[in-house]
Amino acid sequence: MKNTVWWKNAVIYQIYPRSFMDSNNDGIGDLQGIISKLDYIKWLGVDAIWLCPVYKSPNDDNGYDISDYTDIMDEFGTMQDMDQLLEEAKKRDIKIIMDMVFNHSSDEHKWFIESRKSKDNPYRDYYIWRDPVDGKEPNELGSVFSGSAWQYDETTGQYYLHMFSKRQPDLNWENAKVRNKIVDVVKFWVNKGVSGFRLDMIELLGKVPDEMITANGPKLHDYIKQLYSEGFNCNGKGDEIVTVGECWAADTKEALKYTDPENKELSMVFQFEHSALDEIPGKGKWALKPMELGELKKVINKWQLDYEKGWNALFWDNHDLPRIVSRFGNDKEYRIESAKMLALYLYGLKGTPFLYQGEELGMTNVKFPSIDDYKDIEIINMYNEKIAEGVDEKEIMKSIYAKGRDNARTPMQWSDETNAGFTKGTPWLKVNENYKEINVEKEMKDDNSVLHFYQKLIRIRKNVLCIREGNYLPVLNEDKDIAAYTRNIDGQGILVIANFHNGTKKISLPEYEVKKILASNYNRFDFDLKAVDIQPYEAIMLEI
Ligand code: TEU
Ligand code: CA
Repeated sequence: MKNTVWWKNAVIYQIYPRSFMDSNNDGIGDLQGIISKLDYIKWLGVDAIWLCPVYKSPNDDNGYDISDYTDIMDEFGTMQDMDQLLEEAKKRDIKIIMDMVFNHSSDEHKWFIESRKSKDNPYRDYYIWRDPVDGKEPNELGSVFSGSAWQYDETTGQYYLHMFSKRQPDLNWENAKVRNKIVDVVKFWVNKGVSGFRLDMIELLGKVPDEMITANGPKLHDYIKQLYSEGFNCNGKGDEIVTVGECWAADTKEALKYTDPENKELSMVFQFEHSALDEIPGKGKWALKPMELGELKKVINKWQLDYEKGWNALFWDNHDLPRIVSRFGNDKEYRIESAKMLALYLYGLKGTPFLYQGEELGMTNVKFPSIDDYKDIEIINMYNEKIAEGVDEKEIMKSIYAKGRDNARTPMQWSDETNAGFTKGTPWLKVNENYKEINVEKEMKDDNSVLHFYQKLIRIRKNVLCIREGNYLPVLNEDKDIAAYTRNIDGQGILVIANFHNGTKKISLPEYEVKKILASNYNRFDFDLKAVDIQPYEAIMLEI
């Protein structure tokens, strides 16, 4: 069925404003910095920007702790700057998608300041308060950022729930007043002309803390239906407002509850099955294991084949994840080839690709010498907790180097100038030392760069119908080194072959006839499918 809504034919660029571009040399990225780079973003060929939170915040969790949902964080600028960004983006036919954090607010939000004053305060049950049990936390619920999810508050002798940091108290979605206030926030931004929302930890809204239920709670989808009917669809254009929910606990069945168009909830979800394959199952993100390609292929096949009525949000990177070239690629001798291979493999799939700032350059993970160089609250809390448990610091740093969120948050690398051209001040987080090698200016001048390859893949997606709408079929499904698939519609097809390893491999796929080479990270100009030696990290997209 023809894709009728814009976001199914789009590529969306994610910006973490704090690390994107600093315009006033305080070392912190800001809205004017983003405005100064809109022509670069346009050149990439993307259709929309997902803007991570820019609202007033004390930055305990870099903006994911919001103290005013309808005003702009001082470090990022003013509402006038935000209006200017919307206007300048619109001039370039770039849509803006806002990141909304509705599971919790900052403890500096006026609702929480009131709520914690007294048990009978009108805002008390905007949050989740419980009495101590036997003088301790109400139950065993844990915070994602280490420790208990319950924080004792002296003033009223009760605990409040915080699934994340102590300064991110969970909102009580059972309270209709909370739901109505959040609907007003959505309407404020819809009426400002934004084109959509990324919804932080949306799966937690239906939590039932007394029963230790966090994700996928009983009333979750009722709440999202209300957000849609009264918020996203407030002007009757709900299908034009793209919404993507962050859902760590969604399998294809659960995801369809959000995204089946008949349910009138969300456009897409970010699910993370592919992104957990380098963790020991059930042990959490810091317990490392190598990613097995067979497992990745199984997950991709499932989401391409068993989720027909939904629509995939395709991504490798985001502001919480390690850089993909360091994670599933090879950021040493094959950095360029493997970064391009990973891009080509993803950009042939069915769904909407999300491109995270710096991914288009092949930016890599970072290894700071000391824990003091790290800023992320998740990293710092985990480090302190593990040190207290007596875990060897080298082991802890190994996990931080592999999976720490600051890997994705080092400043965007614009040029080989000081601080990679990000700031003339002192950057809030150190720049990755490889910025002289990996930066926009250098890669712009090199037609063979990762940057030009991403721009080419984005352009191909716009012109090749079967990528946007064709069906998906795995090829070489049993191969442990190579991932391959076809996409087909109305007799037009492509074949994608991607070698995820640094070995050479002979393959033969005589059943396909090569009509044209659409993209190749080894600049192949011919490709004999009867017998061909696939090179280390080689990827190719063929019209068949
Ligand atoms: O993330 C949810 C979340 O659980 C992950 O960030 C978590 O930290 C995991 O370890 C990632 O590998 C969302 C936002 O994306 C994140 O930036 C916020 O810190 C978090 O919610 C709280 O708002
Ligand atoms: Ca700044």
